[in-house]
Amino acid sequence: MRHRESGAAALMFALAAAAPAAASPPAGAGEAAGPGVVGRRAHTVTIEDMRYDPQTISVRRGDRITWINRDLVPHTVTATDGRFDSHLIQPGSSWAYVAEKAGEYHYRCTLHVSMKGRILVR
Ligand SMILES: [Cu+2]
Repeated sequence: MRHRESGAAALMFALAAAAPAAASPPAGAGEAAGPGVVGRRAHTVTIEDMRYDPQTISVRRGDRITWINRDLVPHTVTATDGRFDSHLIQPGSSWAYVAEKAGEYHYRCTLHVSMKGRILVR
């Protein structure tokens, strides 16, 4: 015996082992992270008719929240504790924020006192 078959089997095994692992999916919009991985989801808050919709949004640490202004006037997304501030978001424009720390955050529009929103980060 020259061990041809076992040699071929070893080669097959080596090729299989060298095959690339399944590529991990890109962190796309709205895509869930793997189990045990915190965050990296994308959320959207629409600003329309002088309101944030949804008014309260629940996210995980590391998630990205994008506010889209669909009104005809500018608005802001300004944390009451000063943690973040979009400054003016012009009509048709958007602004994004990545929530890094767990907690409850209130925000408002500095131009329109009636506009209030809340982010729950867990
Ligand atoms: Cu406003």
